[in-house]
Amino acid sequence: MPSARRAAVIVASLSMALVGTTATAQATPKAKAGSHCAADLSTHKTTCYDSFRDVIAAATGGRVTDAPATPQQAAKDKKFLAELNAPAVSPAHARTAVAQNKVVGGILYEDWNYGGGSLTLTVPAACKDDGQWDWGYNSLDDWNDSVSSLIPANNCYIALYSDIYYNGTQQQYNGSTPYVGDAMNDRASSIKLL
Ligand SMILES: [Ca+2]
Ligand SMILES: [Ca+2]
Repeated sequence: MPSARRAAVIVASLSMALVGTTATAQATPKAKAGSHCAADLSTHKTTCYDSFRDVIAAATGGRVTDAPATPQQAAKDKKFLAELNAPAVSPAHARTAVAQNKVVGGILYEDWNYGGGSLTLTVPAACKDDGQWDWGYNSLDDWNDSVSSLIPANNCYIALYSDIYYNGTQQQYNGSTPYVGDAMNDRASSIKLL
């Protein structure tokens, strides 16, 4: 085999190996059953943590470090929900939260009644009452077709869409929702906060 051709073959196998590696790396973030992650809706970056408490600490810029251990407990804990909804309680903390772009806009859950994995949505600021949508996530990626319950926070309503890029059927939720309903269960592919 001429050396140029041999080199081409080697390059080809190397790039195939690289393609394989990249595909594996891209598949990593998320939706293993029971995982707890935070999605930043301004950067569309999703980060997963060891526990729900760690997610909330990160998602609130370190303001709420004592979240209940499981998202099911958290969903029924009025003190925790109040903390989640009050980023401006302490001016010092509010400054930190704003500086780090961390306000929780809501939490999506894999199972009904706030069970299974959770995806905490962080946004740069609380939602405004202006009839416009504030933040969106045009493709839920690893969380596609899995959302079964949710909790909106910080003045946001959550709209679920059955298709990506805010297409398909749409349903809006204005408060804690232990079951999104038969029409939207395991169907959401994109979301808006408004
Ligand atoms: Ca589900
Ligand atoms: Ca869908």
